[in-house]
Amino acid sequence: MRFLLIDPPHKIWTILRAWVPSPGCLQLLAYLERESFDIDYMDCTINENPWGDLEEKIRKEKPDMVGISVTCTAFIYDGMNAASLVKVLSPKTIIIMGGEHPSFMAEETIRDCPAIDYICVGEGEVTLAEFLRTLEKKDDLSKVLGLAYLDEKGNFTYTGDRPFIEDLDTLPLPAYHLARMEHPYVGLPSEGKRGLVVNFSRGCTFDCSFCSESAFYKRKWRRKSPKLIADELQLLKEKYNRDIFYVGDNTFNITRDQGIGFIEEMLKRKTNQRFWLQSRADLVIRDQDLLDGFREAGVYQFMLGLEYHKDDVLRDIRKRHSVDEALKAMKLLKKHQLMVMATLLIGHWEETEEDRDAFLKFFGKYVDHFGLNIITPLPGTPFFNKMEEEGRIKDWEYRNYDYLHAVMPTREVDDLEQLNFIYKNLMRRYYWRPRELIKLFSRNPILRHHHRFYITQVAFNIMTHEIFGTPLWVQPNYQEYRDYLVERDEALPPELMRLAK
Ligand code: B12
Ligand code: SF4
Repeated sequence: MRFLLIDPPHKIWTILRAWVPSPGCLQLLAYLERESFDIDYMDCTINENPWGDLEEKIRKEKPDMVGISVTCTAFIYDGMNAASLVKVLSPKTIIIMGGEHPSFMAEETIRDCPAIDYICVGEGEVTLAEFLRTLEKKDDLSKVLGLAYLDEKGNFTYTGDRPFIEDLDTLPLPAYHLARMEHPYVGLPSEGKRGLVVNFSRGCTFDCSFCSESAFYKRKWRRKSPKLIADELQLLKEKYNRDIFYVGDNTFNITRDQGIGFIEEMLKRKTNQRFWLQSRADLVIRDQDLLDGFREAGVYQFMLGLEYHKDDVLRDIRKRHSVDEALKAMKLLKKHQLMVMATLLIGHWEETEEDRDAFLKFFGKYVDHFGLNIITPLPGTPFFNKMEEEGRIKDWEYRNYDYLHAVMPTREVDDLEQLNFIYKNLMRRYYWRPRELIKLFSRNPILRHHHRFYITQVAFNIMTHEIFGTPLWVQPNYQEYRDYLVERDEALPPELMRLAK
């Protein structure tokens, strides 16, 4: 039986215009491959004609089973549309969807999209392998933990939580050989074409109220050992010529040991690779004696979720570090010649214009990369539950749940469009300051590269659009599903339009 895993056609990382293969899909594929399943992979995000290519593949191959990966809430309708297309073209294909959003919203998702037969709730490797094996043997799927579905009577059924994989070192290396690594799209443009996103741990032990990751992994943190990490990085260097990485781990150095092990291993291997890691202010302070080691091991930047410049807001979102700690961490990173990327959240209920001015002043002094976001109630998080309960969510269009669009008003600003404008304006005020423009000529090649890419392409494009009405950049290979259906017209069954989300 043939299983096809699909990353459905969806928007890429618009803010950096980055196409990168999904680490989750590559890990799932490697696991299934090791378990000897007959597998195939289609990353529609890099196809030139994504919906058309998907249609053609399904018509031609009619796979027995299809898996659809949807991590971000903002892409759930893309996943549902892919499921409908597959089901209508190949009704016998069994479809399972997995990823963060459908795990949290399993019943809603499966009721909203009848094409989906099953949802894998939570971590995917073991559940998917057991699911496929059980189907092959025509055994009882109700015994497979981590599955959600509707029974014959239409009742929602959940088989129960699948325990997490205890030791991530038992996983094989991600199946890079199944990704189109040489495709011109694949890379992080701001870091150069030799960039890639990798993932070496799962979860986080903290419990920030807005964070879907800590909810998905139930505040548990597991990691691959530094040796296995270094093996993967060495493979990426030698076979795929990759030497600069965004390490997607939520919080890289939850333990000091992980940081120490990574430093030792990378110094030993001498692969001469560069890394952008994610961490927290308090952990940077705890590990300040390791910062030189991190830099020598190739780390060039820490991304910290600093969020806001006011302690009451930090307390409210359960950040569990203070503004003073944020300041200290930024200063420490600078002192040790590490770049600071801050992910920040605006759009809090009590926020005023003065707050935003103070926010810009506070972070504008130290931050090299300004990761500005609008606080978003991601389904599955305690923040979502609270906002829903209080009736504060105004926009229920999941496509807008990407941290770049306001979906909730503040006490002062009720109009979401106005908040979106405020967001853009803050970005503009940050990047068009002389101190940022000077970075276009920085002696630090990474900073120079990022700012040249971001300012001359992204920000300049937005500015000329706003002033002269020139066209905004659009992802060349993204097509709205409905437009595709209209284009194909009579070549496709009409029910697809009725099912389209
Ligand atoms: C890598 C990454 C990216 C990459 C995307 C690469 C790609 N092609 O997917 C980049 C940097 C481009 C990116 C961008 C964005 N991202 Co991002 N990203 C991550 C990150 C750091 C790691 C994801 C990962 O690899 N996890 C590890 C793997 C093993 O887990 P996984 O993907 O969840 O997969 C497991 C299960 O979910 C399940 N599973 C998944 N798919 C399937 C399918 C089947 C069939 C089955 C059975 C199981 C299954 O099994 C897998 C293995 O156990 C996470 C945060 C984090 N640390 O997890 C955020 C995260 C996924 N991103 C997020 C967001 C919001 C975005 C952006 C929208 C941000 C923005 N404003 O632009 C953009 C969207 C653009 C895009 N194209 O993805 C959010 C999503 C939250 C949500 N619920 O919506 C996250 C969770 C971060 C956060 N908490 O804010 N991102
Ligand atoms: S520290 Fe980061 S990853 Fe951990 S719970 Fe908070 S936001 Fe999530």
